Amino acid sequence: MKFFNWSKEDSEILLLGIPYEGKVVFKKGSSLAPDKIRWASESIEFYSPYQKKEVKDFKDIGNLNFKGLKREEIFEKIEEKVFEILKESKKFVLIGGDHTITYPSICAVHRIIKDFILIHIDAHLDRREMFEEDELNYATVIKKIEQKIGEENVYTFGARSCAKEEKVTDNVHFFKVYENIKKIENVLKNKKFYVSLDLDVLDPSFFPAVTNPEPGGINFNELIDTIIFLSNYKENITGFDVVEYNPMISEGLAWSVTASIIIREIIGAMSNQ
Ligand SMILES: [Mn+2]
Repeated sequence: MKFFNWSKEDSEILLLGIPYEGKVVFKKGSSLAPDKIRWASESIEFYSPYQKKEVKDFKDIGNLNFKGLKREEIFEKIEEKVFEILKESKKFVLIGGDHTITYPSICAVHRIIKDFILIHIDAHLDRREMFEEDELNYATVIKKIEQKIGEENVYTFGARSCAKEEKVTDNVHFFKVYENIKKIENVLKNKKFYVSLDLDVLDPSFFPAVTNPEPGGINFNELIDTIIFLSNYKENITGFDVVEYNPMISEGLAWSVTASIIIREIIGAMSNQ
């Protein structure tokens, strides 16, 4: 099944599912997100009332298949696929999966573009050194990325939970997303950037379908405003990932539809059509 049952073969924007989740402390399920989002897309419109256009400029290239692979092999597969997409001068929207998938994806971008920043939208800092005796998982992934691309190149928005050991740099913005992201307009204007959206940035009172819900989050409209704001700099967006939607936590249709609409708005924001 394809997103919207649609695929524009010559589109510059590729939609790719990454059905990976590592060891999860609470509840598994985020690896089911790509297919659940495609399923829910059947019940939404192409037309975005927020961007006042139909969103049809994308090619859905399916999911990566990780059957029988070890974690290192899975990460290599993600990195190689993203690298291949960038080498063809295309852009990508990845649907995770847990947040760990951002690491191999960033590694691929880093091989091609040396100077870029990460816009990390998330309730959590994900900057632990170690979690569950593992140095690479959803709680440490941003720390690993900071080590790779430099902590000055990682901007976090929407944070509202952190452990004492997690270093809060000047680029970490708590609570509000839209208001704070507007403050770095000059950076977005001048640098290539990658956006990693952890859906737990949304408040769980209206979007509970995430593995690690955290109260005090932003609402849907603030997220849409943020995506549309980023579209002002669409020529600088290299790729986008959307992670941590967990259809096993809350199976309701409303959540899969919400996640689908967010994907639609991201594609619309990246497209010139
Ligand atoms: Mn998170």
